[in-house]
Amino acid sequence: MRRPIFAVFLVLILAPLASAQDTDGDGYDDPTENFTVWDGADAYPNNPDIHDPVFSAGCDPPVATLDLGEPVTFTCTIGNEGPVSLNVLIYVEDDTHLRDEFDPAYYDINSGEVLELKVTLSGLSEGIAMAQLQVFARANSSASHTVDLPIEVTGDEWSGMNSQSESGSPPDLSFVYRLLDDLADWLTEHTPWNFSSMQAGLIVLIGSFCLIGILRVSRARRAWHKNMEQKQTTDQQTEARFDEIRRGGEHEHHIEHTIPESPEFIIRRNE
Ligand SMILES: [Ca+2]
Ligand SMILES: [Ca+2]
Repeated sequence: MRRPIFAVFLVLILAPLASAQDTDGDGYDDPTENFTVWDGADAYPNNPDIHDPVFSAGCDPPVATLDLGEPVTFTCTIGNEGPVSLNVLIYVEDDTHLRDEFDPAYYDINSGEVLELKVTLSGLSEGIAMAQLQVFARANSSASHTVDLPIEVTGDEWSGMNSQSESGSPPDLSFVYRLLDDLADWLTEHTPWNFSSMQAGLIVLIGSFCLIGILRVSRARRAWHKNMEQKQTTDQQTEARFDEIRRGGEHEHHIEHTIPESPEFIIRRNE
């Protein structure tokens, strides 16, 4: 009789020291370094009513409407509501109408921590689509938590680049319109006629053309005068040279300094 009693006593003493431990007695062992919640440990080791991890998750915007090729980026938050740190796989299940630009990855989320992720999807074909953010907290198990991302894809091509460039230009145009309005007001005040901003614009346009024309004419005139002056100088020089030639042969060699003296003359001088 003493032996069985001793054995039970021994088990009761050693039980808490054993490696596999189920503190709350729900049949799921407490998590350890080698046996985590991912492997199947109790996510709530001190609560016999619960053993699976619990998350709070949501994405913003809750719904989206996209044109073909248009992207949308959801900001998703995943909070670990349990008392144990978790390692989770986050995956985005796309739809035939969507292109998924999210790379699945593992994340550590401590107890009470909230993870924030950006999930980008773009419209691929027309239709009502349902993407899903999935949080896997256990190996070989279905998703522990999912967030639906309802998206309607229209049949229109996304004019993304065009609309971006258009959105940049209106301030410049409104500035021009305002100037024309001011000019029209000024002209109406200072002349006996009424001017619209379009007429003011025409006046500015015609004025600009006239100004360019005047500038061109004056520049051409200046060039013509310059040419004429040059022509007169060269004409005068030519006439002067002719005059010298006409005066007679005796001065001819004085004019053409570059002609060398003949070797015959040099020899004769040396004798
Ligand atoms: Ca347990
Ligand atoms: Ca439990």
